[in-house]
Amino acid sequence: MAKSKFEYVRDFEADDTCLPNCWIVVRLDGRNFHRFSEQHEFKKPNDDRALQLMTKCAQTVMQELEDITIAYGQSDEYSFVFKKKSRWFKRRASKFMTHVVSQFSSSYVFYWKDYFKDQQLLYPPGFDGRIVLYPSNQNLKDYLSWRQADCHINNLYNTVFWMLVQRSGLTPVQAQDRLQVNEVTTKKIKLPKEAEEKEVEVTRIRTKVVPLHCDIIGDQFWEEYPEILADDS
Ligand code: DGT
Ligand code: MG
Ligand code: MG
Repeated sequence: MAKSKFEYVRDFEADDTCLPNCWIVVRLDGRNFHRFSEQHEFKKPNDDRALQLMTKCAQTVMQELEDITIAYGQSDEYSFVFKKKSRWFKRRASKFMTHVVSQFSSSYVFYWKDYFKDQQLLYPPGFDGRIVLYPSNQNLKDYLSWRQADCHINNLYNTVFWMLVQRSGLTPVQAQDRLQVNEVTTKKIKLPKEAEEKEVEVTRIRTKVVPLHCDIIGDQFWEEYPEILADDS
């Protein structure tokens, strides 16, 4: 069929093919969840309903989309790692990012009531997305370690902050001042086991998608699940 005279507009579409042989990471993050968590009365510092809903959405993304080998989440964010050799949508970055973010967002609304029961969803939440490529396994492990370390630092601060407010009766401003003065000391505070376990959410795929709550900075996890980084994974 003859092309219309308008066809030339396709040339304006930018090429966004991801570099071959690199891990493709899509990270999404809740938009203004500071407000969203307050309006929906999330428990402080960690709301199990919110974290479990995030993980349910990540599982759905991994089941619905192709070639995701591992996902890691904390707070209002989740990172999805696509296999190095993925040919999904000819490795077009915009396809990866938009499919992940839209599937996750619709799942968040769809499954909301299963986790929040009587707490009504007051307005539609949104998520932003970004894409980063990592050429080596070490780069990828360091990326995931960076997110876990970020989670640990924030969780440590938030747990101590809310203990000072809720248990010691300090005002939020007083608690903030106390933590600033004692920043070095607080970093050394040993968290209750319960708080540590809550900080990490990992999902991986073998034959099915399994949520795990474990450390991924050390070697043990990667030795236990070598298939995640396997070249032909
Ligand atoms: P953004 O991402 O720039 O649009 O802005 P925010 O407000 O989403 O900022 P972000 O992503 O740095 O921080 C996440 C917010 O979500 C933070 O204010 C705490 C809140 N949040 C996440 N998970 C929980 C939770 O389990 N409990 C409570 N109370 N808040 C949470
Ligand atoms: Mg956010
Ligand atoms: Mg965030």
